[in-house]
Amino acid sequence: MSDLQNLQSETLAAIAAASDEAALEAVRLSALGKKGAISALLATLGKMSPDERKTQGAAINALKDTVSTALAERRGVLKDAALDARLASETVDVTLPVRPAPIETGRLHPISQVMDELTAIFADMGFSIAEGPDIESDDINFTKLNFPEGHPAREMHDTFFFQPKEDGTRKLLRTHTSPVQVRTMMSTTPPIRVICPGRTYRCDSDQTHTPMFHQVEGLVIDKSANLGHLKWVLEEFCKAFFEVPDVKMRFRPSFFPFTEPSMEVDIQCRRQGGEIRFGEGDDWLEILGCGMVHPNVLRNCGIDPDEYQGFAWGIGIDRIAMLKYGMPDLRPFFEADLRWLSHYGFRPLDLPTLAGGLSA
Ligand code: 2NM
Repeated sequence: MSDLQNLQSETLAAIAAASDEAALEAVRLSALGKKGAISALLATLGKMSPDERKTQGAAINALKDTVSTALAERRGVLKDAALDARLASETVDVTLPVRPAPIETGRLHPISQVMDELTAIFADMGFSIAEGPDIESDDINFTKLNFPEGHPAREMHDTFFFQPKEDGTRKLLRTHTSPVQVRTMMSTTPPIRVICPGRTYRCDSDQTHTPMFHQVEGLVIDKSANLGHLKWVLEEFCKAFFEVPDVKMRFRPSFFPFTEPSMEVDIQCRRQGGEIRFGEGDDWLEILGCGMVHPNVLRNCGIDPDEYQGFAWGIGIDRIAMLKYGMPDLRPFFEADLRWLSHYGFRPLDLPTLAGGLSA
């Protein structure tokens, strides 16, 4: 076999053996590249006699064409194979069910839902919403609210205190949201209509108490705000919140340091087989505390009790959430159990409105 034939069969064998496009490119360079074997042969043509050049030139060029064609064919085969492999590894099973979007699977915690409901109800009555810090001073959490120093009511709250500072003052975790109302009274001129929802803390933990819980407190200050207004506001709130056309309420005398007179409020209900219904029956259930703001509190917050008076109330959010949505146990509220949340939670886009229904 001539040298040219040898070169051709070797090159064609290398082309056939190239297993990917990079290997094929290496073969091309070794044959047709600047320093390739066939390029070197073509360079010898210039030194040949015209006769020799005629026969050799034709043979070398034929070799070059054969190799070029083989390269192109092999490149096509490798490209197809690479595409087939990629398609096989990237298959999509279009018959699989669509995964629900996060907005469909996520759920709002019942406490968030109830806070949104309370906000919708009181905003509709013309109240603003105020928030304040969870870490408060003794002065704002207690003293301004007419809890005298050393008064047993301070102990009643099972307060979480921070270490005292050098000057003897100590911060605490607020035991109610009333400090937000103190801050509101100190910073605004009446009339005031505000509700304060938020987290509160007491060192207490059993079947019906958690160290962190949620409250919403309301406050109205005006020149003639009175108990009749308080009763109306609370009655409207209960009807709207429990989504019943009518509800009977019972006001019992009670004591809070910051109100005088003070009352606890029960609402009418019917209990049957572990279920409670509101707006019917002749059982009673305690749901909130309220009263006329004590003149000392008004004075402590820079409001003249001879010019203004007001009423206030406080409700435990966790408890009314359990009552409204039939949740028998308080503890799962704070356990972050996704199964519980997917059962009791709320769809995030179903915002509660009075017109569209609070819990629909
Ligand atoms: C309650 C019951 C009665 C109350 C009073 C005040 C303030 F700041 F105006 F004095 N805020 N909240 C209040 C009154 C809270 O919770 C059971």
